[in-house]
Amino acid sequence: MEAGAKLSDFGKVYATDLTEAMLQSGEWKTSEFKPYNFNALGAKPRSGALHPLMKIRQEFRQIFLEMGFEEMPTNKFVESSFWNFDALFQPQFHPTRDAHDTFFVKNPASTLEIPEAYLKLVQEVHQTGGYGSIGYRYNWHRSEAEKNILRTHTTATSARMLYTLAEEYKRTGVFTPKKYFSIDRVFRNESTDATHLAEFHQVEGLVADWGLTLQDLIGSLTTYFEKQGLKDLQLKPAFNPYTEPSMEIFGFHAGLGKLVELGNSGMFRPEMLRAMGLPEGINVIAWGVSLERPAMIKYAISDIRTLIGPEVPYEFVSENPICRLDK
Ligand code: FB9
Repeated sequence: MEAGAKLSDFGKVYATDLTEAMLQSGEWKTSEFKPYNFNALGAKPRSGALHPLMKIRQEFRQIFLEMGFEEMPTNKFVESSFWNFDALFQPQFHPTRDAHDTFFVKNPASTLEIPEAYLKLVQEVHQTGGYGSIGYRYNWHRSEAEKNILRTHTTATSARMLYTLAEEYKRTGVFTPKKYFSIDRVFRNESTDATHLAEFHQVEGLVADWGLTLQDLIGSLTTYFEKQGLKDLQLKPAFNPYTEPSMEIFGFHAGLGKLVELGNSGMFRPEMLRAMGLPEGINVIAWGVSLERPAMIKYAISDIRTLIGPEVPYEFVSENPICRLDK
């Protein structure tokens, strides 16, 4: 039987600190000091903590950086309809451009910053086509393109970055291939429920280079998701207004034991790229996922409102362990 504390020690007072007074008085010579308990846990230091969503964002950021991607500047929550929709060849009559899907900004309601020459080329490609396209054959309105909104996807930032590459090409005659990524908040006027909020974090990757094909997109997706432990992707033909061909991405999640919808992808259309001034031969492959979906799976959360929002307890942030996507 394990020996308990000695009875003779009962009531004895052990010194726990060696003080200046003890040294000066000489009391230290006769004092008995309590032995150190090296197994005692230290006091938890009060410090800041990353929200689990920000831990997942850092994991995704690391994956892109390992793949040689550069992060795009996404500090524009308010965007013009021009960059969010028109530059992406999304027609002004498309239902997602209505107020029931998109948040419109009241003040300032309109942007003043659309490059005029480019605007004309976008108007033309929407109305009458070009670059092998017949366009949408409708009357395109500048006023619609000038409306300010909360961006509905970070693809608006991708459009701005690609336009900058096109401007560089027009100025120098040289195209520099690029791999970009972005991870930031996007806003959709949707009713909230257990799996939807009116905003989420979109993760987007794109590669712009000469002669890219669908195989390059499939290869990039394979590498990107393998780094998260997701193999044997299944790709399903889909439709996006700004990519053709487009594919929905599915992967088998061992933990859940089922196929999971992972995101969407495609090759940006010529009506988008050529109107910007990117030359024939330059293609852009791109894909997107969210942060919230993997976070809900990693943290076994069924209601998104326990992940983000005013009802999330502080302990969910301070007590959660580090997150690894590939473990
Ligand atoms: O994140 C999504 N699913 C997902 C991602 C990772 C994951 O990891 C687990 C650990 C294993 C699990 C699930 N999805 C995309 C798919 C669905 O959840 C979908 O129902 C919800 N989608 C959001 C949009 O919903 C309005 C997720 C979000 C999404 C969808 C598409 C894009 C971006 C985000 C895109 C794109 C795109 C396409 C072409 C070119 C450029 C960008």
